[in-house]
Amino acid sequence: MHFDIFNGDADGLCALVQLRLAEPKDSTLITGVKRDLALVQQVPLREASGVTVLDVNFASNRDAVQALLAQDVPVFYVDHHNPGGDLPVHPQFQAIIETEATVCTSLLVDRHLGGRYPGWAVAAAFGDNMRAVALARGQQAGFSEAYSAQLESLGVCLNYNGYGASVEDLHFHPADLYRRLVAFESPSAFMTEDRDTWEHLAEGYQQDMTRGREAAPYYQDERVSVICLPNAAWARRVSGVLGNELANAAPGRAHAVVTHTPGGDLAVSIRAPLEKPEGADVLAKRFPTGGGRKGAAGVNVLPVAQLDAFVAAMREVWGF
Ligand SMILES: [Mn+2]
Repeated sequence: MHFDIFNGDADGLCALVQLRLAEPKDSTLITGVKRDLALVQQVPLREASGVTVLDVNFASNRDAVQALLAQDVPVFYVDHHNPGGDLPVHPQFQAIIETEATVCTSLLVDRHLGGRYPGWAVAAAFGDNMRAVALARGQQAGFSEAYSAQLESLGVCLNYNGYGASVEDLHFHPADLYRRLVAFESPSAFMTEDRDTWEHLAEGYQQDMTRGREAAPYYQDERVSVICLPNAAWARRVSGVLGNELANAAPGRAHAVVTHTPGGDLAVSIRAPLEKPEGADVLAKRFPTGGGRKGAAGVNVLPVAQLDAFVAAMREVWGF
């Protein structure tokens, strides 16, 4: 059995949609909420004939990949997060891992497939908040401004659907959403022909964002802004996309959206200033459960007592 493993956000979804449109395969899907990264370990070793891994960082899956390779199971790995060390050298291991702030997994898959499904790649790039890159790829593909704007809405909403403490928080389980998306060659066909799914996502997004925009900052200066959200499913869903919207509205400022968790701690979503998208991973790694990319990172579990230390660390990284 082939296993398709993907991050449950826009980038992971759209990467697999492109690959399986190009090469349909009967596969078992392994995915989860966006923060769920150690996914490869869920593959039952004896059942795997091949594994595709998309948009989850290699560092969280290194041991599980090594175990597959030791059984001579072919692994195809595409990602844009810091792999945290050298990659395996093994005849069954094929990897496209690049960490520049201008690539996401779906753009790497787009390139790998010779640009066959640019709509899905552009939607994903918008979802990962790589707006300039998404617009440029859309222009290159000949998309109208109106279509690019639609792809932006779709990418933002697909990305939004990945945020939650568990899949119960989400409007759609990412595996279910993937099956609905892969039925269509292009995002425009999905949005016009599966209106129920698309409207459910778009309306959920609007409702949650309206509540999120009303939250007052916990801390704010010219360089740094921190928003706190309550322990509620809507807050867990909206935290990441709210961070992206705040980042787009104030590109010179770094942003953190801090959400109270059911366990009594905080979950933190970090966005580096868009004008210079660096440092988010460095800040996150100062905390034991932190990780991510240069432009966007997070801390999974931050004790409430460490919130002020987090704000101070944020000011150290980006303050004057
Ligand atoms: Mn991604």
